[in-house]
Amino acid sequence: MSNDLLPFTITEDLLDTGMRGMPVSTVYTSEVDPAEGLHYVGYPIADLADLDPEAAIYLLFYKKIPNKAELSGFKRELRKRAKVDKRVIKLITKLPVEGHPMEWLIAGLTFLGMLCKTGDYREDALNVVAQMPEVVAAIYRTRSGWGKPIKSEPKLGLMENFVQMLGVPGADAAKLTRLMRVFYVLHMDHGGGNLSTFVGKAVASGKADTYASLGASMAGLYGPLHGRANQECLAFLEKAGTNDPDKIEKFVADEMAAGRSIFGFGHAVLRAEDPRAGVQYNLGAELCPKDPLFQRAVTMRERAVKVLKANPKVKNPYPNVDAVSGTLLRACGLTDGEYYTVLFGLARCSGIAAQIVDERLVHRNGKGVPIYRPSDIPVNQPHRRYKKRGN
Ligand code: AMX
Repeated sequence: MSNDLLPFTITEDLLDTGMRGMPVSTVYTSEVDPAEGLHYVGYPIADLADLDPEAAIYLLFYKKIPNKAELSGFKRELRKRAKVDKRVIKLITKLPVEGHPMEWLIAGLTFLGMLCKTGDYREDALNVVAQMPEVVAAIYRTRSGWGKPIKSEPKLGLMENFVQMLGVPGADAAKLTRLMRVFYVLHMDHGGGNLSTFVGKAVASGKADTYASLGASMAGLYGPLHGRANQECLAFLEKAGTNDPDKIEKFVADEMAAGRSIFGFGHAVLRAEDPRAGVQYNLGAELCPKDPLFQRAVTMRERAVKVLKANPKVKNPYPNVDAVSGTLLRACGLTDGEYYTVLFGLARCSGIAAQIVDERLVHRNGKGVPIYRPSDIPVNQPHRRYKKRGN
């Protein structure tokens, strides 16, 4: 750990800033380096993009890339844990279509918790990772009106089975599987201070179970400034309405001038292009190079950066993870942007679950991190007495 970060003094101007940049914990799973981007246990994310999702999960839980024997043992273990209680799926099929898919996901996690929790953080973390693909596929199919949930076949592999259970009408399953394997690995973890991860660990610090903690973390992910940005990015690209580079540049400049966000660009921590965006631009060139919306996103990569660079207040003018993910999902058959945050959540729950296990069972020599309790400073609350008045 770098000692120049600690100890630090909280000055008044640091209050009410959402704890921006304040170190509050240690984390063993991942790191976001402002210049080099995301690393899992020290490995740059771009090096891991083609890893088996199961191997990436193993890395976050056990802090090592598994060898062949370890990976096949771990896949076997996930397969054994994959069976979702039928009552959970039945409850999901009764949810109101008016709810956002993220509200369905939070409900799904709550149903899993009500009916399947063991109360053991490690057991529940691995169970939820193994079972979420079936839960998310049931949400997708039911809410989209695609038909009844499809039987799970865990032996196919985590993402292969997920795509099989989605049964997306008209989609090329091989392409979608290739995309979902990479999408899953890229979205699993992002340090410990991002909103959803922080919230999940805070709730677990009160000894709430893994499912309740993940439900709370997914409520955090639901916000448009956090996980729901991927849905907004697709709408932003559609709104641009043109693939002409000069017109795209003008559109971005006009949006900026109107005080609106340029979705898919900028970052609170990163100060360079997010390597996860780079991986996805390359994947798009492989999977859907001729897709007009993907081509528009590629033009944005050059022209939006040009406009944002010209604005001195923007600290990072470069593409973030959401700049292009929606165009890839759309080109591979998942056309409804409302579900993109659920796909993000499916992956992110594995990183949050791994961090919850660390904070509950590993930190402080196994004692765990105590209940979260930051303090605050009362303002405009002079102590005074209340005297009962007669009528
Ligand atoms: N579009 C418009 N304005 C932007 C901008 C963008 N892409 N990026 C930064 N700015 C503005 C900020 O709003 C801020 O303006 P202000 O001083 O008037 O309030 C100023 O530039 C400085 O901001 P910053 O320090 O560079 O960024 P930040 O940490 O305040 O915000 C973020 C980061 C991601 C919210 C911002 O870049 C943004 O709104 N981007 C567009 C939305 C988006 O793509 N979100 C996805 C992020 C990735 C994720 O978490 N999923």
